[in-house]
Amino acid sequence: MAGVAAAIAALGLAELVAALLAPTASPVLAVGALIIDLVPAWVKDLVIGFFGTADKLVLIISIGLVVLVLAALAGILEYRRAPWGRVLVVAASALALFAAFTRSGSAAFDALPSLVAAGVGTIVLTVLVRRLSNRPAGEGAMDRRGFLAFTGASAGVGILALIGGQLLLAGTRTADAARALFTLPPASVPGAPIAAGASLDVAGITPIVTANRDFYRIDTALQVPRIDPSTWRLRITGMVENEVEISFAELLALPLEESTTTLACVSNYVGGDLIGNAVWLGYPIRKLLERAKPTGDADMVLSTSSDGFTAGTPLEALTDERNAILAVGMNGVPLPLEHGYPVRMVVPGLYGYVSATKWVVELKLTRFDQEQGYWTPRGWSALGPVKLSSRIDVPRSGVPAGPVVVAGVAWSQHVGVSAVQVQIDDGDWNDATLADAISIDTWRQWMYTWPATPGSHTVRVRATDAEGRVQTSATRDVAPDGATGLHQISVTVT
Ligand SMILES: Nc1nc2c(c(=O)[nH]1)N[C@H]1C(S)=C(S)[C@@H](COP(=O)(O)O)O[C@H]1N2
Ligand SMILES: [Mo]
Repeated sequence: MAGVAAAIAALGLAELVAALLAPTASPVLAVGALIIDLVPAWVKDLVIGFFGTADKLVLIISIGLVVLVLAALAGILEYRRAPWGRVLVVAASALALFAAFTRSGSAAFDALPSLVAAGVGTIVLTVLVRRLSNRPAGEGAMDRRGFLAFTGASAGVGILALIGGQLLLAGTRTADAARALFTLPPASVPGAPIAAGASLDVAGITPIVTANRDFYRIDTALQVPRIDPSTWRLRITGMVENEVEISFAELLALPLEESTTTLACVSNYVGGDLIGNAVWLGYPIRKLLERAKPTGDADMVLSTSSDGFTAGTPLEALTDERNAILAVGMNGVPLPLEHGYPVRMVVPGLYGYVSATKWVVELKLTRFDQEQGYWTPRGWSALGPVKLSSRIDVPRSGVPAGPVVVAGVAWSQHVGVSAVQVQIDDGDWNDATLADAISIDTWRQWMYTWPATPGSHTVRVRATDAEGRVQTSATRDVAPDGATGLHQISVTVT
């Protein structure tokens, strides 16, 4: 109990100090971020497989549990083998200190929360364990009460500090306030309106444009970076003739263009939902690169986010005719904080991990033989073009016999989808009806009316791209460069 109370007091006060002075040095979150960076890819895949996008919550809870176990251990050690309990407290604080300093953009202030944890933890532990050890004979009952009071008080202070820190954080979020006040400038180049024919009238089909609140979120950020847009700068560096630096106000003053682009995650398994389609507002990266004038030998743009994440994008994908943009708007509103506010990259046809840097602050012109993006040394391919794929959205459950609408989406970014076919059990492939394409860079809805007969059936889908390539049935895992195979569902017809 002494150990646990000391740990709660130490962590609570450390988190309060972090909230006041150094939000990125929160011991729990810094250690969590370090773990995210260190665990092997397969562990990450396993955790995401089990817990989906609750993975970060699971990580924080796990850290909490480990802290409690270590804390109890520190209490026992301090009672039986002083000063080893204190040594454990100091070691744990040192780990938090190390973690805080491995975060990008760390400053001297970031040491404070861990120092507070070490100080409070050792003092409270010492005081509590002394009360247990120096018990005068015959007064056991009194002492137990005193010990419990001290223990309760320490834990109480810790919990109050923790709550206070979180409230404070919620109140001082410049980024949130700035985003709330900010209205997007109108597009100078409006996107082509989305034709009514792009949406099929099928209940339960994926909407052609994904609402922001339904848009999948994938990133390594345990805390969403909160950037004050008035201090945001994008720097274009490396192999360039002119370094370019641009502020948020300058970016907004440029002629912004609207484009509808599908964004997919390389970790999307066949049939999965780590893919979304949005109307983005932004400025072509190509035009900023023209100002910077990349030198002849550059072949990669290493984009860096404010939290240190990096993506390596082929220079060509940012300079060719596709709509590779620095996006500020998503479906008519400023980028949501968790989708990269104030500025992110969106590059049609490349998986997010090699292109879609959120909270982007630097574009460095470099070479693939000199630098790597975040995920490449972690087992993912340096290049990540999005693979031709298709998904069945409906039916979701059993259906009555008769005509049944099978429908979903298919994508072949930057090439376009030309056909979708559906197979029932091991029968022939039947052509589905395609909705109008918004562009070759967006997914396309499809539907097929299946004359369903009673029994249990397998329904499979495959797409063909505009160059005549048929989606492969060979199954491959998401690593290293995206899953392949055909999506199939089992349907019970009654
Ligand atoms: N800063 C930052 N940007 C990032 C990532 C990240 O971890 N950090 N993840 C990338 C990956 S893997 C994907 S799939 C997309 C997801 O973007 P979304 O969360 O807006 O859907 O963001 C990309 N941009
Ligand atoms: Mo991703």
